[in-house]
Amino acid sequence: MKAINSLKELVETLPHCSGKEYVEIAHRMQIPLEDFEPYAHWSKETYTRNCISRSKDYELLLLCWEEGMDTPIHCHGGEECWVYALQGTIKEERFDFSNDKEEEIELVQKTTMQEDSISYMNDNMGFHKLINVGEGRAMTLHLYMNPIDRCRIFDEEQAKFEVKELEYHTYKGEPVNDEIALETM
Ligand code: CSS
Ligand code: FE2
Repeated sequence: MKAINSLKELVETLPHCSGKEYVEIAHRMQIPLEDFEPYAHWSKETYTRNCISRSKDYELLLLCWEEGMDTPIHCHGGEECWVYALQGTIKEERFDFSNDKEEEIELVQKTTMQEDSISYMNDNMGFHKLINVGEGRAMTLHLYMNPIDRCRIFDEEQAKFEVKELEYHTYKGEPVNDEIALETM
């Protein structure tokens, strides 16, 4: 299996691939962390969503997490989602509905992703939440097919579902909104 040795090579490979090939591609990745540096931005407020590449078929995002940051419980807008743990330790909690009733959302699985592990998710598998449980910052690489511009989230405090618009903090390395302070590596 030929290795993918750079982020450039990954970005050039993706347009020619189908969803079935993404797991194989993830296993072929031997990309130095430095390749992600131009895209890596952190915020003190939230995990950041940094778009590396996007087409009508997919989006490749780098998510950057300060210690302890998490996502809300969310679905994936009907699309497929692959997550690759690049740096740090990420816990994934999966949720499903008892008796197919939304008011009975419950935690069904916990997995800890160490560096280089891969997880897959789609809406048939329920909702999930990711948490940076390691010491210090973490980075995860996300491939969505097709791009996900909004999803449903479950607000744990209010115990209700909402629609969340998903925005980028940076696009191809450039900040999207000047008002949010971002830090680099
Ligand atoms: N879906 C979340 C990250 S966990 S897969 C997001 O894109 O913000
Ligand atoms: Fe997700």
